[in-house]
Order: sequence, then C-alpha cells, then structure tokens
Amino acid sequence: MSESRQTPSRHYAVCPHDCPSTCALEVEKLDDNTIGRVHGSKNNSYTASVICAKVARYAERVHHPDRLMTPLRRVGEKGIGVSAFEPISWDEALETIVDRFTQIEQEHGAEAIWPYFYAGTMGWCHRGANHRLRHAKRYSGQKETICISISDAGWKAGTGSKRGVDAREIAESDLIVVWGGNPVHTQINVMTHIAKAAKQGAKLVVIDPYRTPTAAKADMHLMLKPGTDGALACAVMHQLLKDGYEDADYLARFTDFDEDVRQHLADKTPEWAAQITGLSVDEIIAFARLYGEHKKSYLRLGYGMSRSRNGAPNMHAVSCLPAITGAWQYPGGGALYGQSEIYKGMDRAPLHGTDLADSSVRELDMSRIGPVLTGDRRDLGDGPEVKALFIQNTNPMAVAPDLNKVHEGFRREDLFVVVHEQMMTETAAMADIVLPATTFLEHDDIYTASGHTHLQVSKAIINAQGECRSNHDVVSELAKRLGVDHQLFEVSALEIIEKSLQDSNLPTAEQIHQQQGLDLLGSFEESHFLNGFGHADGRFHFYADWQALGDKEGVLPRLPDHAELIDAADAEHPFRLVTAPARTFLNTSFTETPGSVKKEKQPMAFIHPEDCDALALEEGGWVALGNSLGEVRLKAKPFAGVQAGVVIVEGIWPNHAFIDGIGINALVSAEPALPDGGAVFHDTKVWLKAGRS
Ligand SMILES: Nc1nc2c(c(=O)[nH]1)N[C@H]1C(S)=C(S)[C@@H](COP(=O)(O)OP(=O)(O)OC[C@H]3O[C@@H](n4cnc5c(=O)[nH]c(N)nc54)[C@H](O)[C@@H]3O)O[C@H]1N2
Ligand SMILES: Nc1nc2c(c(=O)[nH]1)N[C@H]1C(S)=C(S)[C@@H](COP(=O)(O)OP(=O)(O)OC[C@H]3O[C@@H](n4cnc5c(=O)[nH]c(N)nc54)[C@H](O)[C@@H]3O)O[C@H]1N2
Ligand code: SF4
Ligand SMILES: [Mo]
Repeated sequence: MSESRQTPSRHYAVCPHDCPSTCALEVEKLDDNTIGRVHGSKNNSYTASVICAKVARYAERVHHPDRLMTPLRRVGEKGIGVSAFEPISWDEALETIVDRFTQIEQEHGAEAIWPYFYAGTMGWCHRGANHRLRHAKRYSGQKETICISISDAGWKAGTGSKRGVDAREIAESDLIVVWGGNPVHTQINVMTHIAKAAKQGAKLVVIDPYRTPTAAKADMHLMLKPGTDGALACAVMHQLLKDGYEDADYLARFTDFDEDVRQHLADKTPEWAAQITGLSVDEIIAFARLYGEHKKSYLRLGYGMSRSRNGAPNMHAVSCLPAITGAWQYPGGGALYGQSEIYKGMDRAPLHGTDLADSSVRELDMSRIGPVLTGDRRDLGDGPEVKALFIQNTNPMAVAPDLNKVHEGFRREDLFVVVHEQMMTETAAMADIVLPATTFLEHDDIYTASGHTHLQVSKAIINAQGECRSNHDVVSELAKRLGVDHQLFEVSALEIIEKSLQDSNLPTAEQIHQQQGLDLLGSFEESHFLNGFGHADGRFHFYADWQALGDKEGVLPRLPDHAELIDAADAEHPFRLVTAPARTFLNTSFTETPGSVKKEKQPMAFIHPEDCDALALEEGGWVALGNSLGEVRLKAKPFAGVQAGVVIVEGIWPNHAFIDGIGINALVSAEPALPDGGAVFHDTKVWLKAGRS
C-alpha cells in the first residue's frame, strides 16, 4: 500500500500561497499520507529550481501537530486563548450551520450572511468556492480590496491593462529597478532572474523606505519616506526631460504626452522632491541619469508603494518612467507589476458560479470588516447587520485593518461564525463552528500567476489528513443541504476546472498537469505594448482618468504628482509606520511553523538609532506605538537602514505575540483609499514611547 520511505517519489505540484511566484514544485512523497522535502521544479523556466525556505519545509505545516483534523464546536465563552472546543461529526457541524443560516435568512434576509474569504489558497476552484455559495444563496458579496485594488488602479491608469514584460527577460536587462517590493522576502524568483542579469553587468536599484535584504544587494538604494514615490517619479521625469533622455518619437507615437505634461513636470525639480522624499538632490539626479542612460531598464513594481492613501497616483507616476525613455521598445526594457490579464482567455464563470449571480445583492468591503461588524452604516447602507460569517482562506482577526474594531465585531454574542481552516488561527478561535480544511497537497486545483505567465494544474499527492475536506466539498454539501439544486454543487473540483478549460478552448486539466503548466506568454510586441496599450486609444496615459476608476469626486491629481493625502506625521504623532512582510511568514500563514518562528523570533520595531537615543530606547527594550486607533507594544531594534522618523515592523504576527494581545493592524486605518477602496497598510502616523515590560 504505502510507498517505501527509503526512496521518496517526487510529484509535481503548484504552490497555492498568495505570492506572485506561484512556483512549480516537486514534492517528495514518503507514503500515501506523508510528504518529505519540497523542491523547486527545474521544468518551469520561471521557478528555475528555486523556492523559498518556508515552502521547502512544508512538511512542518501539513503535518503540524496542531493541524485541524475534525469539525469542532465551541463550548463556552469566546476569545483568543479563551475559547474551548469539542469535536463533533461533519453531519452535526453542517446541520448546525444549515439551521442557523436558515434562521438568520428568515429573520434578517440573506444579506445578513457574509461569506468572507481571500487568497489563503490561490487555486481558482477552492478560492472561488465562497463565490459559488454566495451567488447561489444571494448572501452578501465581498469587495476584494485588501491587497491589489489600489495598485491595480494605479497601474491601469497609465497602461490600461494588467500585464507587462515577462520576468525572464530580466536576464537581458542592463538596469533593474525594484520599486516598492522586497522580493528576497516576498517572491524569491525575481532575484534568480536578477542574478542572471547581474552576471552580465546589469545594475540593481531598490526604492524602499528601509534597507531590506533586497536593498542590501542593490548598487543603489533610494531610502525614501513612505508615501512619497509620486514626488520621486516626477523629479526623475523632470531630470530625464531636462537632460534630453526622452524618446520624443516614442512619446508621440505611443502616449498622450504633450506640452502641458512637460510644463507640469517643469517645476517638479529634484530640490522639490528632496524635501518631500527625504532623499538628497544628488541621489535623485544620479538615479535619473542611471535610468536615462540605460534603455534596457526593467521596473519590477511591488505593492508596497501602493498601500497608502496616495498609492494609486504613486503607482501611476512610477509607471510613467519607461514611457518617457521609450524603454518599452527594448528586450529587457519596460515594466512588470502583474500578469493577470495574460489569462483573460480563461473563462472563470464556472469557477465563480457567475451564472447564479444577482447583481442587485450588496457587496461589503472586506478591508472594512471592522466597521462592518460593528454596524457602520456607511458600509451597511439600509441593509441588514451582518449576523453570520462563513470564512475560508483568510485570517481577518490578524490581517485586517482597524483591528480593535475587528476584534470588537467578532466578540459580538449575536454573530454566528463558521471558519473553515487548516490551523487553529485567531479567527478560528472566535468561531462557533470550526471545519478542518485540506491543503493543496490533498486537493486538485488550477492556478494562474501574477509574476509569470504559466497556467498550472495541481493534483492531490497525499490523502486528506484526518477528516479534512476541501473548500469545494464543504460548500457543495452546504449548498445542497440549504436547498440549492445546481450542477456546480454536484460535481468534483476537477470537473469544474475541466468545464472552465473547455469553455475557454484550452487543453484539458490532465494535459496541463502532465506537461507541468502551459506558458501563455504573448509575442514581444504584445508584452511590450508595441501593439498598443490597453486604453481605447491604444496609448499610454500620462493623464489619468481616476473618475473612470472610481474617484467620483475627482480628488486624485490628473497628472503625475505627489498627492498630499497621506496620514502625515504631526507634532503628536512624529513617526510614520510601515508594516512590511516578513521573510519566513506569508501573511499569517507559517506563523505556526517551528522553522519560521525560530527565524523571525518575535515582533520587533526597527527604529533609527537617533530616534532610539531621543526616546531612551535600547536594543530589546519595550516600545509602545500608538495613535487614535490603538496602541501596541513590542521589542525595539535600533536600525540605521531607515530614515529617522520612520518605523518598520515586519510580519503579521498573531495578536498573542504582542504584550497587550493586539497586533500591529490595530494602528492601521480602515479608511478606503482612492480611487476605489483598498487597505493602507503602510500609511500610518504613530507616536512612540519607551514601554514597560
Ligand atoms: N515572505 C513573504 N512573502 C509574501 C508575503 C509575506 O507576507 N511574506 N505576502 C504575500 C502577499 S499577500 C503579497 S501582496 C506580496 C507583497 O509583496 P511586496 O510587493 O514585496 O510587499 P509589500 O507589502 O507591498 O511591501 C514591499 C516593500 O514595500 C516597501 N514600502 C512600503 N511603503 C512604501 C512606499 O511608500 N514606497 C516604496 N517605494 N516602498 C514602500 C516596504 O518597506 C516593503 O519592503 O508578497 C507575498 N509574498
Ligand atoms: N500589517 C499588515 N497587514 C496586512 C498586510 C501587510 O503588508 N501588513 N498585507 C495584506 C495583504 S497584501 C493580504 S493579501 C492579506 C492576506 O491575509 P490572509 O488572506 O488572511 O492571509 P493569511 O494570513 O495567510 O491567511 C490565509 C489563511 O487561509 C488558510 N488556508 C489556506 N489554504 C486554504 C484552503 O484551501 N482552504 C481553507 N479553508 N483555508 C485555507 C490558511 O491556513 C491561512 O490561515 O493581509 C493583509 N494584511
Ligand atoms: S516563493 Fe512564493 S510561490 Fe514560491 S514556494 Fe515560496 S510562497 Fe510559494
Ligand atoms: Mo496580498
């Protein structure tokens, strides 16, 4: 029955985590229930055998002693570290949910039930399970704003289409600019391709408020203040135009650049930007010249610069650079933010249950789960309060903004919460019913990628652990018991995937799996926008139409600029906080694995040594960070790789890792960013005090 433990077989799979790399994996299978090491596949030219350490150690997660194995019912009071649970059968768990959902629907209407999910798995079938259920039942919908809505708007304002130059072309670039991303932590494969270019003499520039491990590898690191990228980009454009580095022919043929744009940039001098960014005039000019001199320049744009109230205009301003120099025309030149439109030929209707959708059903903003659960009428309108949550693939008790409000909402006694999870997260701890979920090693799914262009199908390698069930299986069973009669809930995950592929005229799931992915990369002309940009006029837009993207009141600047919308430091809150990703966590996933916890140790605030002196803070001493939304306490770490007045906290640690039991997002506002919502994780003013232990 079981295979030999001596010679593990290797099986292709796809990393399901919310990471632009979507790596092709080779998983060692020890027996039908057990995996060994996980490796990067050499057959995928983007993965190129490399994966991150946390997934290489995936056995720690899938076989974690605390992995959820049976359905559970909470007994007694709820709270992190307070809730107690008893095992129940699947039948009992599902019947309890059906009874409560039916009762809530009868008393308050279907919209009082809110299926809440995100990208804990990026697989379209198990990620979309919530969509299928909510459409079928007309439960409240979810506006997906927590990660990409600000950056998408910023990128699309200029290019009109979310795709860009293939990352494998980086090998041909002579200058790579990693702007607002930290790939050493967040998508290691970018570094593989940069290393190839570096061997040919390419230079690396990193633009980030702190000296990340990526910045530490750079030839030039511009350590700007958070939320000031628009100013830097404008000054770079100013200097490029002043020094004659623009490609006038390209600008005329491919963009809407005109004399007014030139005039507008004329006073965006390096001196002006130096004031705003905290960089020196020399640094700004040196970067502009480097960029101007290298036409095969590749911008790898991260999300970091977008997680601010002015994030969309910042992203747009930065995306204007290759249009000025015409870098788009050259191999290894141009920019990449994300590749999702490469996959537009894939019909996702079966995966989303679109046929069942009713557009009159309300959508609630997921980033505002705190205000929503505490009854904010700006969110609820005249609809019902949320009385039940059905949660898959996300951990809002830690990851969502305005965390004190989120906790207050989850504590409501009249809120019925179901959490389908792999681990006893802090969100699961607040549930009435907890359901155990399979991992990607135990179910089948289909994956697109943001950092590359392969469509991949992954299949189960080991048996479902304990009584774990997949998202699709749980949602299908629930839908049937709730009286829904639809084909989508009668078939397997693989059958839904096949239907989607068939409707898209793509090869079968089996074929795609067999060949370990289908590369959908378009032609050079296509990926470099030489056939035209995504707007109706085919041009790159220096003039951003923010109104069309949702900025109804026209607050955002039409032309690239520094928009003064950020939560600027003031006398009472002299510091700006950036809550950046930790290397061996992925959001809160892996905060439970021993290998990751050992590496990350504990939450720490990186503070400039001068600020530490002024506040009498010592290495390892406690520091309190606070603002009108809350207060958190953690260890201080004097750190010279950041401007004075800026504080960096890496990782979304569990609340219980902080002394007061509330995590870093207690300080982050849930105010939606323009033009169409989004969470502003790196845009927070705070005060600092030496704290007690
Ligand atoms: N190890 C690890 N990998 C991850 C994740 C993780 O938590 N850990 N998260 C995953 C997810 S969900 C996502 S969306 C991606 C995110 O991947 P990235 O795009 O790399 O991450 P960001 O959170 O956007 O932050 C990246 C960098 O932006 C910087 N930054 C913050 N504010 C500004 C600013 O105003 N301007 C500039 N120029 N830079 C700024 C931060 O200091 C940080 O170093 O990574 C994914 N991969
Ligand atoms: N302070 C701060 N906060 C942030 C960010 C930041 O940079 N700073 N980044 C934000 C960003 S970009 C994002 S995308 C969000 C992400 O936040 P989340 O989407 O909440 O990501 P995770 O914390 O990784 O939680 C995903 C959960 O899904 C579960 N899961 C995985 N696969 C499956 C499955 O197949 N079925 C089920 N039922 N569950 C599964 C995992 O066990 C895990 O607990 O966090 C945001 N929060
Ligand atoms: S780098 Fe990203 S996609 Fe690759 S294995 Fe690690 S988490 Fe998964
Ligand atoms: Mo994200």
